[in-house]
Amino acid sequence: MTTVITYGTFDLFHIGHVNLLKRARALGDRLIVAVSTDEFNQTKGKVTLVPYEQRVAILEACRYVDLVIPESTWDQKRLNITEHAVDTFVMGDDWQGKFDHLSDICQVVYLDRTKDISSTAMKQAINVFVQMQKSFL
Ligand code: C2G
Repeated sequence: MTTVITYGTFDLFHIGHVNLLKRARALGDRLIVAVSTDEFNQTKGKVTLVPYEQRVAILEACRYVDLVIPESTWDQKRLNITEHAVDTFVMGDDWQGKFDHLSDICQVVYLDRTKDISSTAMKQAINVFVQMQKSFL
């Protein structure tokens, strides 16, 4: 059993997330996803639109995801890797090099980000739409 793990906020679930999870899952037999809690996102300086419980439910509905766990600190990765007997740690390449220190206990893989989509860009587009709606009312 080859276990893969990845971490993220996964706000406004989009094709970039699907592409990452699909490729991560293909690296093993089981994919664990650690989802940033709302409180942890505050420390990351991220404001999420979709509450944690809903982000968990959306990921649990994804065919590529076998287990969802909370991510509440930056430092839990090493413990997660050992407690879940993780073989491969995966992140998008916007994190290139940031988790190489974990390579003593598992393989560390960075996958190309999907171009031209992000939760941030989606939020900006939603804001523009809402403003436009207001101007017509
Ligand atoms: N991602 C991607 N392509 C995109 C957008 C995101 O491949 N267009 C990947 C990111 O590289 C990341 C994962 O999808 O691997 C989740 O992205 P975010 O929800 O933005 O996660 P982030 O805020 O980077 O949190 O401890 C690690 C952090 O929790 C990562």
